[in-house]
Amino acid sequence: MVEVISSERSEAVLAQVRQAVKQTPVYDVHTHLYDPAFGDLLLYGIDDLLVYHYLVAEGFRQFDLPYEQFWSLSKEQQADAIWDALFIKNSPISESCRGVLTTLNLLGLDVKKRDLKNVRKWFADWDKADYTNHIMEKANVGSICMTNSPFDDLERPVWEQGFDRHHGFTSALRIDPLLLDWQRTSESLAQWEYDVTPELSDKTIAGIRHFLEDWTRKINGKYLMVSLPPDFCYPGDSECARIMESAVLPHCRDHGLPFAMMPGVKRGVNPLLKMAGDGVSKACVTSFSHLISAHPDNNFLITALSRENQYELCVAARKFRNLHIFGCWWFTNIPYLINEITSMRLELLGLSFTPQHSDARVLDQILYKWSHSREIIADVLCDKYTDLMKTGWEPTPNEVQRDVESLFGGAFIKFCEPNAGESATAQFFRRQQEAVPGHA
Ligand code: FIX
Ligand code: ZN
Repeated sequence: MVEVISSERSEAVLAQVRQAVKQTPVYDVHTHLYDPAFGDLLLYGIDDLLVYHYLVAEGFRQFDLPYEQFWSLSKEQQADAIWDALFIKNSPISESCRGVLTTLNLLGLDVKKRDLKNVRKWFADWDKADYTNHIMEKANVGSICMTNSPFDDLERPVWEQGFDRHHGFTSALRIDPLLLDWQRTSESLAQWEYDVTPELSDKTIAGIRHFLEDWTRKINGKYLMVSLPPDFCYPGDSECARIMESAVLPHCRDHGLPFAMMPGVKRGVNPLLKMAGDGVSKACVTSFSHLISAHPDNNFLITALSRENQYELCVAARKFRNLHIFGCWWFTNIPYLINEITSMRLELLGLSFTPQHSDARVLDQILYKWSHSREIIADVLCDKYTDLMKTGWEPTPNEVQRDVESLFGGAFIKFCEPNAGESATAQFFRRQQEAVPGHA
C-alpha cells in the first residue's frame, strides 16, 4: 500500500476546499429575481422576506385567522403576522425562518433584539441599484439568471420598451403557459399578431416558432424553461408534448439553447394559499429518458421536485450526456436533502452537474440560500476529497479551484454554451480564477 497523506497535508487540502467554496463566486442559474431596471418587480427588504410564500405556508399552520382575512391585510401587516406567529410565538427553526435570520445577521443586524421596526428602518435607507450590487457582492454571487416570461403583463412592457441591462443578470425564457395552457395562450399570441389558431396546424407551429424567436432575441435568453406537472408523459399526444416536439425543441436546436424542465409540481393543491398552495408528486423519469433519447441533438437541463425522483434522474444523466442536472429545487432546498442529493450526485456523476440554484424571489435571499448551501457543499466535498486522499491521491490547489468553479457555474456554462468560447460569464470565472491566491 502507498504511504497515506499526512494529517497536516490532508487538513491543508480540506481548508483549501472550504476556502474555494467560500470565495468562488457562483452563477445562480435559476432565480425569480429581476435586473434593477424592472423597478418594483425586483423585491427586497424585510417585508418581502417575511411574506415569501415558503413562510406564508408555514404561517398558516399557526394562524387562527381565516385565509381571506390574511390576504386582505397590507404587505406590512402580513409580515407582522408572520413575524409574530413564526418568530415570536414559536422559535424560528424551519429552514425558511432560519433563512430570514441568516440574511439579517449577514447584513449586520442584531436578530436577538427581535426588533422588527428597527429592521424595517434599516432597509428603508437603501437605493435599489446600490443594494443590488451590495447584496451580490456580499453573497458572492457573480451572475444571476432571471426567469423571464413574455406572458407576465408587468414584465412584458419593460422588455418591449428596452432598458440598459445590468451586467450581473442573464435571462431565461419561461414558457409554461405556451406548453401547459395552449387554448388560452393561443389567444394571447394571436392578439400579439402571431399567425396562430387553437389547432396545432403547421401554420400555427410556425407562428409559435416566430414567437419563440422574437422573445429569445429580445431577452437574449440563455435557455428555455418550463415547470411540468407530475403526470407529464412522453411519448404522448398531449398539446404539451406536441408543442414541445414540433416547436420548442426545434427552436432550441436551431439556436443552440438548452431546454430546462422542472418536473413534479402540482399547482394549486390548496388554492386558498395562493402562491404558497403548490405541492409535489413523483414524476415519470422514464418519460424524460424517452424524450432525451429521442432528441440527441437537444440539450436538456432538469431539476426534479420530488425526492423520490432524484436517484432515477442521476442514473438517467449517466446514460445521456445531453442531460445536465441542476439545483435542489424548492421543497428539496433544505439542508437534510441538499446533503443527501449532493452526495448522491457527486458519487454518481462526479463533477458533471450543478449542485444548486437559489430560486430566490427576494434579492436578499441569495445571502442565506447561498451561505446555507455553500456550507453543505463544502462538507460534502470535504468528505469526497477525504475519501480520495485515503487512496494516496492528493488534489492540488488548482485542481480544487477548478472543481469548485465547475460546480458553481463552469459546468453549466460549458453545457449551455459549448461553442461560446469566452462568453461573459466564462470570462468572469476566468478572472476570478486568476485572482485566487496560488493560481498558476
Ligand atoms: O416554477 C418555478 O420556477 C418555481 O420555482 C416557483 O413556481 C415556486 O413558486 C418557487 O418559488 C419555488 O422556489
Ligand atoms: Zn423557480
